[in-house]
This record gives sequence, structure tokens and C-alpha cells, in this order.
Amino acid sequence: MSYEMIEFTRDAGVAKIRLNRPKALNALCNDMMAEVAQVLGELERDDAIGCVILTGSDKAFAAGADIKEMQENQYLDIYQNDPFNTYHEAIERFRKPIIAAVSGYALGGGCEIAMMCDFIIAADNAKFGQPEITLAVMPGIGGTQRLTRAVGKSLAMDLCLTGRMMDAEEALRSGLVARVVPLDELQDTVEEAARKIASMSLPIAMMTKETINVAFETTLTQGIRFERRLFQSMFSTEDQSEGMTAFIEKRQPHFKNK
Ligand code: DAK
Repeated sequence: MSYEMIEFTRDAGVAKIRLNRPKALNALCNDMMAEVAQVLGELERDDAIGCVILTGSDKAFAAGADIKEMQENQYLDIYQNDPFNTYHEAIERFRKPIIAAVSGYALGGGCEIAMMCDFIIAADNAKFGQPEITLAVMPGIGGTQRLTRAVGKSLAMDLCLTGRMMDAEEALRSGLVARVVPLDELQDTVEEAARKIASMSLPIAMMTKETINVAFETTLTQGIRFERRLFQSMFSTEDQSEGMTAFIEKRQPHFKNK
């Protein structure tokens, strides 16, 4: 399958989706997001893939929703068609681990899709922001909610109300990103993390992701109960038995994703 606006590669259990509209700094037009959604749908069903990387170019992860495409919209276009919802939800709904590898600008919708991923590894040139207010709108695909949960109310208010950008070090300090590395080490670092994740038992990684995400949706008591139930269920897998046996036998485990 060939794509017009993304590059897609795969190697050893890891798939990489690279946003590829360099002239528009990877602005998120509908056609590009439709391609991302289609690939993710296929990867969800592909047993050989254990982790996905979403990335952009050195200059831009994505500079936001495509303002030129959006500019003419009226309320009913946005309300009834709601393409953002359909396409971006594909990232949110994706059940396998997905890492955002961010270099350059991650603004507006770009910052929002990075936050939909499970974690962000950033290059030292990354710049994050929610500048929608400068266009007289506000974040519309989760930015007001996910950014607030990630960095707290005060900084989220600062970023969304002033529209200023935050550099990689500030993003690391505030908990938005998991790691910052030099730009020329970004792809290797993320690929290594993705390969590590892909070497784990896939169902166990998926349950771990699901359980961490429950922390954002429920009370502590209910979240711990959910964790306990899934933890117990892991003892019905062959991989749990293999993982513990391999440790005791001092060898590498061979997981079968069963
Ligand atoms: N959309 C369209 N084109 C963009 C773009 C964008 N977001 N960002 C950059 N470009 C284009 C520029 O227009 C320019 O194109 P040409 O003029 O060459 O044709 C090219 O990319 C290079 O950009 P610049 O010349 O501006 O490059 P600079 O290095 O000087 O500046 C910059 C880089 C990233 C600081 C600047 O381009 C910039 O400020 N870009 C806009 C950033 C922004 O405001 N992002 C937020 C977009 S609003 C919704 C939910 C959510 C949303 C929408 C709807 N619904 C639920 C319906 C989300 C909204 C947003 O994300």
C-alpha cells in the first residue's frame, strides 16, 4: 500500500508512521489523518507488530490542524462532519503501545496528537504549544484536558491563554515528555524503546497500557481494583508462566503473545 502524506516503515515488530507534508510543516489535513487512521487500523490487526512510533520531520512533528483547510468552515461543517473526531480518535482508540517521537514544532493539533500517544520522547529542538487562541479558537481535540492532566492547571492555563511555546527542557520538567535527547539521537532512541516494548508479551503490554489509562478515568479505589483484576488475569497466560520460568532458569524468555 502506498501513501501520499505519510511514510510507513516496519522492522522487527515495530512500525513507524512518519507525517510527511514538509511544505506545510506537517499541518494535519484531513487526507493525512485519514491515512494515519487507515494504517493504525491495519496495525491493530497485525499480530507481528508490538509497538508503533508516530513521528514527523526534524523541523516539525506537526504545526497543528491545517489552518488553510479549516478557515472556510462554518459551524455545521465542523459539527456534522467532525472529521477530526473520526481520524484523531484512531490514535486515541489504538490499543497497542504507541510512542510519539517529537522534533521541532508540535503545536495545536500536533501537540494534541502527540499527547494521545502513550508517551512522548522529544528531541532537544522540540517546541510544544497550544496557540489556537491566537486564531480565536481553543484546543479542540483534547488539548485543554490532556495538557492539564499532564502538566497541571497553572501551566496549561499559561500555554492555552498566551499561546506561547514551551521548549523541550520545560516540557520535560513539567512532565509532558518522558525523555529529551539530542536531535540526531531521537530516532535511534525511540526505535530502541519501541523494540524493547515489542519484545514483551503483547497482551501484557496492552493490559498495562489499558490499566494506566484507567487512572485518568476513575477513582483510586476503582483503578486499583481494575489493576488487581487484570493482574490476576495475567496468570491465565502462557507468557506469564514463560516469563517467570525464564527468570528462574536464568535465560531470555520466549513470549508467544498467548
Ligand atoms: N496550517 C496550515 N499551514 C501551515 C500551518 C498550519 N497549522 N503551519 C505552518 N503552515 C505552512 C505555512 O503557511 C507556510 O506555508 P507557505 O506560506 O510556504 O505556503 C509553511 O507551512 C511554512 O510555515 P512558515 O513560513 O510559517 O514557517 P516558520 O518557520 O516561519 O514558522 C511556525 C513556523 C510553526 C511558527 C508557523 O508556521 C506557525 O505559527 N504555524 C501555525 C501554528 C498554529 O497556529 N497551530 C495551531 C493550528 S489550529 C477541531 C479540533 C482541533 C483543531 C481544529 C478543529 N475540531 C474538533 C473541529 C485544532 C486546531 C489547530 O491546531
